[in-house]
Amino acid sequence: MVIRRRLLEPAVATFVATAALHLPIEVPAAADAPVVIEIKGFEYGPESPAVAVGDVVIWRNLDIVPHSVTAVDDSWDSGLIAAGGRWQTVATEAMVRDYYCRFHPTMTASLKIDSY
Ligand SMILES: [Cu+2]
Repeated sequence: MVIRRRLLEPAVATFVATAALHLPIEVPAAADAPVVIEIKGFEYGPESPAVAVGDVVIWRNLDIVPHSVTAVDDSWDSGLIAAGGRWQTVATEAMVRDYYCRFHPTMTASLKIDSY
């Protein structure tokens, strides 16, 4: 009996390892993933990403100068985003889509906000 058990053990271990590989993996819903916009070379990219109401939107400033993310009507504003810094907000239906950089007004972009 002892010999037989020893022979079975590797098989059991293999079965357990194989079963673990087939466990369902929880993948977060796409809506949970933030929308990331990079500020680089005095440009916002992507320039007009699709954003759903409730999405977290993050702007990352990869330049060596500060920038801002400011609605064209000033209804929302990041304030100064330092070089290497970031700012985030949650998209709302009421958000004005077009924005610019307060420090470099030729920098413009927009959000394509879809409601649920
Ligand atoms: Cu700027």
